[in-house]
Amino acid sequence: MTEKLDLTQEGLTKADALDLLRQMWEIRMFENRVYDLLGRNVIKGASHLYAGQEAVAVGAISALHDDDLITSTHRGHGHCHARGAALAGTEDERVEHYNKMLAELCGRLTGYCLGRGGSMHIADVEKGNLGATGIVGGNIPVATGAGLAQQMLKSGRVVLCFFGDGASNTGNFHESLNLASRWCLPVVYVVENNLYGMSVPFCNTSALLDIADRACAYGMQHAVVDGMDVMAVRRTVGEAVERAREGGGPTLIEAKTYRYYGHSRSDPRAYRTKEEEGEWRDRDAIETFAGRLVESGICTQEEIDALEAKLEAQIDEAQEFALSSPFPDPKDLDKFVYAPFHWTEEDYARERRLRQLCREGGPGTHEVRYNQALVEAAREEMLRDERVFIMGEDVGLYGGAYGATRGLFQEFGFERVKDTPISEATIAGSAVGAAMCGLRPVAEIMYVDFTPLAMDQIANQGAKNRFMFGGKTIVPMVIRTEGGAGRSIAAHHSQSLEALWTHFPGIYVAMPATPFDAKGLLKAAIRDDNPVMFIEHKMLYNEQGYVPDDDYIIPYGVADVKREGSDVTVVSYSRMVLRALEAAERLAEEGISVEVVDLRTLKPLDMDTVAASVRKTGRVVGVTEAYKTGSFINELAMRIQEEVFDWLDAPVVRVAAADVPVPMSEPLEDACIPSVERIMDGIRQVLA
Ligand SMILES: Cc1ncc(C[n+]2csc(CCOP(=O)(O)OP(=O)(O)O)c2C)c(N)n1
Repeated sequence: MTEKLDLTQEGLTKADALDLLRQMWEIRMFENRVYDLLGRNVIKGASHLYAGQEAVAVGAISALHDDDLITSTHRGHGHCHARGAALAGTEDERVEHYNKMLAELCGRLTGYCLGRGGSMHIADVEKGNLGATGIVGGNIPVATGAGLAQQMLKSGRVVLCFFGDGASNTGNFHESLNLASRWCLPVVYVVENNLYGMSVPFCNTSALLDIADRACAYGMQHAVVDGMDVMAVRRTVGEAVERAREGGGPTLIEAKTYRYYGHSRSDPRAYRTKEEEGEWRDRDAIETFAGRLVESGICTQEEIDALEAKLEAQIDEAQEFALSSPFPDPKDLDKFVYAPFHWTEEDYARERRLRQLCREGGPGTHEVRYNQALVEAAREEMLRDERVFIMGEDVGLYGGAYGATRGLFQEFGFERVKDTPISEATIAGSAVGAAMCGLRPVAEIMYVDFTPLAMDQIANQGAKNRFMFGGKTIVPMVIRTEGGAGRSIAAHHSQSLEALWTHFPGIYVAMPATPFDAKGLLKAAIRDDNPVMFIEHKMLYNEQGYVPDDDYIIPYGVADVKREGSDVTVVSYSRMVLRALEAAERLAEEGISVEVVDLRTLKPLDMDTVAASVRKTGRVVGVTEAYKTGSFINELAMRIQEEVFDWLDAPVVRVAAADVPVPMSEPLEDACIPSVERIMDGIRQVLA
């Protein structure tokens, strides 16, 4: 005989209790059907089934308010279902929700993500489900940023972050819990300890028995709960959620649970015994709860049986809906990669006018250094739009490693200028989460060499969430960073890694060479609805130049012909533009007329301006400070060949850094990257 259930004490009606049972059953039936459809190859790809763990998602999500938020995992069907089901007001809405889930797994246009995400990336951002991720632990920083946004917006909302025991061994977990605890963020982290990370028992990967104990290291509230008991989960999560809502900070809750199927369908489950599986099935969450409802006199066995029969029909209907739905049209392949964000014709025209004005300066302009231009840009945007804030290492009192946030902390305080722990992944991931929740973060990663530490968060979450979630979100964040050689600080602080960032669809890349470009491009990046990787150059921060006194932006994808010429085109960006201009000046004395095109943004790429210049000169030299192998200039050369091959009088020449880690010693460092002389040699070569 199980303990009698007192619904009044739980704050539930009979209908509420039956709803929880129904949700768990819906998940179980859904997963059983998915298992079957996977086996018949009707559902393609990987699906990690949630059967066995139903009480965790259903109990935890039942403790949320309607406008609270969740983030989910590769094993996310249960989370998605419970969130949608809790919000569905009518029978029709419930059925629609169920149908859309199965349609998404079947890759159909009627699915939640329009077939772009599938099982591992299912999301319903409109209903506060900020999405699942195929990267273990990848959602934890995003949830943390979503919590930061709720705190900054004073929304009173709480974020529930689900993840597995395996994910609790990732750096994301530790970085995020540390930050969330110190900043007292309204996030409840629910670790679903189903004992295994794929095949490896959690106890083989950690000296601590209870994952919840890890919270002690971060001064965080924590609890362990029976994940097979929906009421216990609901109570424990409920307390944590209300504490977070009241400003009491985050909690780590460990739900002890079990997945009935293997990790994925191909898993033979050789790492666990039939006896172990049987013991957990004996404690099945659905049967136990149904039994308690009957034994406590809350409902009859007949009512339970009738509910089960109805749900059988519902899953058949969902399958029928999914399989009769159309697939997405391949002609819409690139839909949702970038948020449509249109600069006006007046923006383009005004920028051209101001660009001319600022070449020489004069009335309506003032002279600034490159780093001051960046401060002006951020300051103006922060004054213009209260959603804009800055976060990163030493961006506060220190003013940024290169002075590009100097004075902003003094003016805006910690509310808007946040010094973070040295936690690159969580800096970037928090920016993703905050951006998805309506803020406009400008996150600084001190050196571009450190951006690989945050690569998953920027490239897999930030750049892809809009696309993978069917265009239902935007991620308007800017990652400010700097790169380049010149200060004898060797290859961990001197590289030019922009090619990495141009590789991923879904993120723009800017590399300004002048104060005018730096200010106008940063302001535009902050206003853009897409993620932007904004890469400054450490040797440009003290460069002087003119900027307009008035507000202006530089639309993305507009190159600047910084010097006109007729014999040869040099295409470059960032610091190498200045060296190219010097080379052009010196070659002019030899009667060679060089046109210098500064791309300003590598993505989007202004091929129109490049092509127009190639048609004029017939000869191109690409100059970059990046390693020669795989540099962005290689991509540019290919685009030139594809688009204006007939106008070329000679093969494209590239002048790039040596394929050598940037050395510390000055003569070696100088030899590593293109000098003015090497650029001049390249120009002579293409003319020969
Ligand atoms: C960063 C990363 N590493 C490895 C994988 C491959 N992988 C997918 S799920 C998984 C196990 C995750 O275990 P856990 O976090 O406990 O979640 P569970 O699968 O048990 O729900 C692994 C190793 C991945 N997708 N992402």
